[in-house]
Amino acid sequence: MNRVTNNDLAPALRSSDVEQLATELLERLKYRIGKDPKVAKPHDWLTAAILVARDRITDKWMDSTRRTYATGAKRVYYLSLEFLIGRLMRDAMTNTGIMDEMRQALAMHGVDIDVIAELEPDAALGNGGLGRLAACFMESMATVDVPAYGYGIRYVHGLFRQQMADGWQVELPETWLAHGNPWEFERRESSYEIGFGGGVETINIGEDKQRFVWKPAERVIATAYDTPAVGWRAKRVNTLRLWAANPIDPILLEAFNAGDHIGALKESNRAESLTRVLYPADATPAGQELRLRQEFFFCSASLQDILRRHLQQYPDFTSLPDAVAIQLNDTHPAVSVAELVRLLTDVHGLDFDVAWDIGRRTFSYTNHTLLPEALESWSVPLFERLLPRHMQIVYAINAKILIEARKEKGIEDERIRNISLIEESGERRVRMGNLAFVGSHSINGVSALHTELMKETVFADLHRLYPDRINNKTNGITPRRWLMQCNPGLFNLIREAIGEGFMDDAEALSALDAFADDKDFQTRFAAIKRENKNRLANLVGSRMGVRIDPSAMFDIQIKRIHEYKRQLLNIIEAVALYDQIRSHPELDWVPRVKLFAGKAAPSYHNAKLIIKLANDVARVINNDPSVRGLLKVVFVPNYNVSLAEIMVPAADLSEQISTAGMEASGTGNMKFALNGALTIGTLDGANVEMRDHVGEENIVIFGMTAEEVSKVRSEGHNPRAIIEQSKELSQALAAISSGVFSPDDRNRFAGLVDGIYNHDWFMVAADFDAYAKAQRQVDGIWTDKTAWYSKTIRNTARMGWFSSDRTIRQYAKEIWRA
Ligand code: T68
Repeated sequence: MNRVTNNDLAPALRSSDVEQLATELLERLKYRIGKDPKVAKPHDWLTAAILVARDRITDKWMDSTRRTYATGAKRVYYLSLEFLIGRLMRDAMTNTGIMDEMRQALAMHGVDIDVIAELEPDAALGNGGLGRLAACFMESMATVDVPAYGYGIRYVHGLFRQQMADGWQVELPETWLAHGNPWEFERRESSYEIGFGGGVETINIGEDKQRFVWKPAERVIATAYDTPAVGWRAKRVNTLRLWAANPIDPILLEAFNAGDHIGALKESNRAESLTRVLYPADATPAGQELRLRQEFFFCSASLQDILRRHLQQYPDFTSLPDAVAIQLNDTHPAVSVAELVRLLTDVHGLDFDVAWDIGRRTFSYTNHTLLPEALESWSVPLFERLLPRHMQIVYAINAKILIEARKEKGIEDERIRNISLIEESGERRVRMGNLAFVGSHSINGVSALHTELMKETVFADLHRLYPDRINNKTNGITPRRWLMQCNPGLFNLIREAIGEGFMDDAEALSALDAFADDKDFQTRFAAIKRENKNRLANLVGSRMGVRIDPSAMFDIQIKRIHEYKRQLLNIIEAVALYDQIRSHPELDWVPRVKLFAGKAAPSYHNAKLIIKLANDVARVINNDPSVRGLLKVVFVPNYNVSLAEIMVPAADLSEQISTAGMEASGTGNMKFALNGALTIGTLDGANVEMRDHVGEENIVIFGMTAEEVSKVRSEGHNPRAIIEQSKELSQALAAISSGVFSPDDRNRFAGLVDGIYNHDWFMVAADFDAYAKAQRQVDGIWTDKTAWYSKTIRNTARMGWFSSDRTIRQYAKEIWRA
């Protein structure tokens, strides 16, 4: 396969550098790993290669830090409980411009870089889109030269490994740190004490004034681990700082000496359990105390670090909003709003009003979901027990906001209830979304539609109170990872056609438009797609023992398994198509492979059932000779960033079929279109803007609009009647619920189908006919290969705007003023 060549990207690094790199590899192998090249294992070579790259990056890293100090530039802090960074080696080497030389240097030692690259663990410190967005942003912030730090948690176990047992999802622990992590630097000197529980002492300091001192019952130490985030052409290297929890006393010697060997480690275990695992729930409530502890732990450590750094450069905190911007990635870090007030008042002696004002001018908050069940809230007793001082501060903020709303703005009771930081109906709860909102000067959604819906739904009353705060920042993806690195064939073809401008400005891809109808270009574009499909077919063959035909249409839906994302709609359509192929063998069916991948939250019953259904349906369809290979269904296990890097470039058709109004943005949709897939999708999230950019003739849109969904939901609808009117749908549902695909347990899917008959909350029945019709429209386009490639090339050409560089420039200009 063609490779990205970096020779002309980094003039400083030419072929003489190959020998230099080869020497450095030997040095690292010998002195850092302690291995003779004769006995070095592939893993040792991987570590050596990373260490060589890391050393080169470190020089640029220090330059960047020095430059930030020297210029007094504003620093951006991106607080996120998740960074789904995946593998780093290819990214770091391409961006530094040493990929080619490293390939040759390793080859001089008889090592194939592609082989060792596969050994690098896929750092899965996130669940899905939210975590991956944070990773793309880290790369883009370095690329567009924003001095930035990502702050998060160094989970020992990232997102679980997914295995299939008889078609059911089984979760196994993930162990990305098993062989150590050559990318990170442990920073013992950057550690902070984090408290939990205990009580608050009030000290009278005269003139009716009081000081509050939180006396936590429990303390742990947060220790920093830094990973470099390398921008394109290594113009800037920023820092991803992840916190690990350690005990204050590693062992309780008194207990140990008294013979209590297990009790002696109790404190140590308790501290370390804080950062041991990532919560595997996305858009489903995590809810437990440990989660709130994780949130507070990383917020407190990050804020202490930020304030310390600020005081190194400035005399006091009045300059904080001018020198610092803190972006809260969803509500997971929202407790920061209270923690900053506490640090500024209780620790640094500022007045409450001053601290509050500094905080609001420093924080901004990104919302990623409108799903009510995903909006975080904590029960007041739990919050108060764990963070007694923060509870007082939340009440103080609430009083300030509500008094202002009622007195100055004349807001009535009903709306006051919605604005309050405390939910009063039923069990009293602290609403983290409202806390993040009132504590920030900017609240942004992640696509145009999502932002409008935020104003109309979850934050309607807060928006009326603060009408200039909500704004939109449509998501983006980094074109380095999601084109250059994952699809070198296409990357090189584009470079040949339109030159190199698009490498620094993704919007220059638009020049490709001129080639969309060029026969020769179409042929070469098709050949690259075919090569990428061959690679995926080989993976499916070797990993799963399923043979798929690369000349068939690869129709792919990869993302978390969730009812609103409607994998179920796709599977039901597969069943309907299966019926059609068997009843009408005389028709010219377009050969298709429907591929799925994605993880379900371990506690999400229906999502796990949908995985089982996909596997059950696959088994029956793939083994039925009357299908004549025209349809295959494959569920590829253990979806992660590395698998996406293989599946995305291999897709012909991208499934973006969420119930309109429910997917905040989506970012997979962008990755597929950039890599030359046609999208079948609803008018949801960023699909709407994708249609505007690629043109409605180059995307297949179907189904209800968000407005229609909301109307039907409030007025009620009759899914049973809809199903009975659709022969295809009723037959497919009957087959599924009667056990055609689950002969060993005929009732397995009855509940899933009943849900569609009885309420159809996700509009599967309501959208089915439109979806099936759109699929046949896709078949029609596929049959006319000239039309197909003219559309898919135009998708690649017109996706430049969805680069996360554009998104970050907008954040920098409009929110951070950096
Ligand atoms: C996703 N959200 C949105 N959440 O679903 C997606 N949630 O539309 C959007 O493109 C993406 O964010 C980026 O903006 C998530 O991925 C989570 O992963 C999550 C994790 C924990 C708790 C709640």
